[in-house]
Amino acid sequence: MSFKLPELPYAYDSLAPYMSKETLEFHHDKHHLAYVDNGNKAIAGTPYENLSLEEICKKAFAEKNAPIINNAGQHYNHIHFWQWMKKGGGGKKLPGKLQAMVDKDLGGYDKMRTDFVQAGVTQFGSGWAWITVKDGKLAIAKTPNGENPLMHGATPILGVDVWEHSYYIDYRNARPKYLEAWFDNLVNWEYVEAMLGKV
Ligand code: MN3
Repeated sequence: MSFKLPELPYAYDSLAPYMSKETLEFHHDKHHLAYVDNGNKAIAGTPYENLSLEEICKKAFAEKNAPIINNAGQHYNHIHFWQWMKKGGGGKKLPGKLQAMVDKDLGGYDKMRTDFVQAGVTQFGSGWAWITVKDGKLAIAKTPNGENPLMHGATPILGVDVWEHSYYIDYRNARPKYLEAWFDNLVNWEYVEAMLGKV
């Protein structure tokens, strides 16, 4: 399949003050678009063209194809990243199935929040922090650059972008502050629950 830039599911100014219109304009219109364009160039005329985006991510990682790992990986990551946020998101009230698994596998909401933020803070350089499903259990993970959990035998249900382009305009170098504000005010828990339901 060829890649196509999805529209944001909300207005550019709707996540302020936690993520500004300017950040979303650059992040969606420039950065995500570049992954789409470069990804399409990288898969053109190759067997990758006939695969789903998820299959492309896994195959590229298995074959150590760096341009496709990075661009297809980032396309997948950003498609979901936009959906993992909403105006008036965050909060401790999680949908039922998700809440039960967070309690069982991640030690409850507070420990999940602490460990997720810590994964993002300690990802050296660019990358992502995740909540994944692996072998039927939730886990906290982090990956560098454009990689994602699909490439490591897991399925992501929540991910946060810790590339500087995601926070530098609004938070400068304060990555921990960005991660805490993001988790507390933007996470779309219904979308997380929906992804959990598809695993
Ligand atoms: Mn990004």
